[in-house]
Amino acid sequence: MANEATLEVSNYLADNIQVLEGLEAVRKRPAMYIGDTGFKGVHHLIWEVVDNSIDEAMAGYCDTIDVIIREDNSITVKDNGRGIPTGIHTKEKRSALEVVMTVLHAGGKFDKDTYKVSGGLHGVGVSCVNALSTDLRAEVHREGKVFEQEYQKGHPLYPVRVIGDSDRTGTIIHFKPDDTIFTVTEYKYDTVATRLRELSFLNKGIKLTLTDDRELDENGVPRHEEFLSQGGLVEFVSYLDATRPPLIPDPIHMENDKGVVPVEVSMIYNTSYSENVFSYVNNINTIEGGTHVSGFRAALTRTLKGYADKSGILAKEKIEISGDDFREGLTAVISVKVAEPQFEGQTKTKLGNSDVAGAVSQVVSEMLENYLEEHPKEARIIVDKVVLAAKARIAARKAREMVQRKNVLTGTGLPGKLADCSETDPNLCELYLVEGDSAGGTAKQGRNRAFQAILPLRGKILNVEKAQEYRIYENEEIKNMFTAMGVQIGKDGDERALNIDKLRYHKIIIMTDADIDGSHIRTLILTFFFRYMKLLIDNGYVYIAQPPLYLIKKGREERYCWTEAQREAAVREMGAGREESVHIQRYKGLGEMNAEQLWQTTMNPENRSLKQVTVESAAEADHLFSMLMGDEVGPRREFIEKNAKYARVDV
Ligand code: 0RA
Repeated sequence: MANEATLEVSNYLADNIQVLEGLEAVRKRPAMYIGDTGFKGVHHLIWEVVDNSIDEAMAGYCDTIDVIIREDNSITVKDNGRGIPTGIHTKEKRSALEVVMTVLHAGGKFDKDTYKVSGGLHGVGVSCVNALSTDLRAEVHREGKVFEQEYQKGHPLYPVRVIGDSDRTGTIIHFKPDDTIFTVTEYKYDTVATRLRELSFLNKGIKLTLTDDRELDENGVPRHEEFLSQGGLVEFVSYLDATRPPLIPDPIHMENDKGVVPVEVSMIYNTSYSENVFSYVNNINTIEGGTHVSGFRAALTRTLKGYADKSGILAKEKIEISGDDFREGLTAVISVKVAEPQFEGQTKTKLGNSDVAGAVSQVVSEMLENYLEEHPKEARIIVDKVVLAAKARIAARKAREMVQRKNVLTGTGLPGKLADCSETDPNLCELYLVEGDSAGGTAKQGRNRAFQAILPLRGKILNVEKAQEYRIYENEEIKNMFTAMGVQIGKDGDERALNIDKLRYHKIIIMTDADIDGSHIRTLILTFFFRYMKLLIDNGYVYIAQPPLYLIKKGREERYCWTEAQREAAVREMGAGREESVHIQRYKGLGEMNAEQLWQTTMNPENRSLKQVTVESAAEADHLFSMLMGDEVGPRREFIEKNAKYARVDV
């Protein structure tokens, strides 16, 4: 005889079976929902949960979001919004909280007008996070009560229950990523901090905090940072350009949050030669740009050109200005909110909605024109910069043509210093960029010449952060890199696009000494790649070689060590823990190794470990490179001092 209680329980189970099938799909093919199951994917879980709180904040109900990385690499996200509804969902016949947590894409099912799901890469829903967590606990403060529900791999352990009274509102989600699904389960502080900082700029007035229980200071207080921007994109632009001398005193701010497509743009010009335009759709970084960026560019070119024509400056100069010239030394952030964004492109980070171009271009045209009228002094400075950029571009083109013509004339076009490999399939070929002629010589002897090529670079290479473009084509070492790799500038009518169709190596490995000089040279090379060959980084072709730090010897026994921990272990195992019973050699330079040692430790694919160069956040990388390699010393020193406290040996 089935009484009411058992009926309720069996209904409850029946409801769940359906739900479980939904979430099983996420566990079966996690990459389909969150991109991958490595470093990126496991961080994606945080973005997913934080996005929900950001949506609540954008609707005007929440102003503080706290993220805590726990000692065991589980995550707590806490907000002070209205709290996920807990009442019985009429159609599903169970708590709305449970539906949100266990049904795919259920996040936006209620209250469509005030609670929008952000689209695109994120917005797969907090239920995905639940499915991919061994344990998750949701706590909701609402209507004077505290509600809770716990789950394992997405399965509720019990129906939503009341556990106490509360005088506040909000949602707390605590989850532990499933280590049978994720290959990486350790969270990286800087990655989380960068994203929260970015979100604080994109959503002014919302306070985001980050606490890391894994890193305690001398008083046992966890590492903690708060991100709150009142100025929004104006502050974002100032942050990005903190170390680049500005051409005009303040960023130009343009905004229209009343239209169908809310648009916000902030921009400034600096004395550098690079263009840094970052764009966002619903808080997602659109790396490949799209219609919002096109709209911005069109309006910028049209408005500035119109102003310059009217003022008679261009007529005097008699030079042809191209779109690029209007963006030299420009740092800008574009942020739009689109109800149903269409994402295209290789990484699905290119906005396709055609109506957005017009919306952005209208705001920028109108407000930039006003700005120029009201700021004639700044307008003049900007137009003068554009004219200079055009002249520099023409000089750069000539320098480039010289280099590229010369290569054709010398037959193979390969630099004399390159020791090439015999293999010709780029997929199999590696190019080592080696600091100094002597280490270059050792590498040439040690390599496998079938597939490994060596290009020695002499001394310091040019700091491209401070050099005008045409100068880079006059630099021997840089010219050698271009020609050795088989990379050209200019593709499909875009005279500045990088053409890697004839790239000769799919692994380009930077190999420098393990000392301060070596790390400086590595940074110079990376700066060059970031500014002029980013496509190689984006394709995953750039690596950093990892030479060992120590050689421990005892009698005939030898052991190479890459970290302090390995060194300690070696001393423990080989010398019974006594340093004086073994011989420890500290490698500072590649030159201290002979060819055989260099091959065994650093170049042999069987033993070596290469670090792939990736750019997690282009905005953050730009900020870093401009700070590390730019003119101003103050911010660089401050950065080094601030980070020294948390610096770890990162090998
Ligand atoms: C649906 C409706 C309402 C709030 C939320 C969802 C909500 C979701 C999340 C996720 C994390 N934090 C959140 N805070 C709120 C509004 C229901 C109402 O009218 O009170």
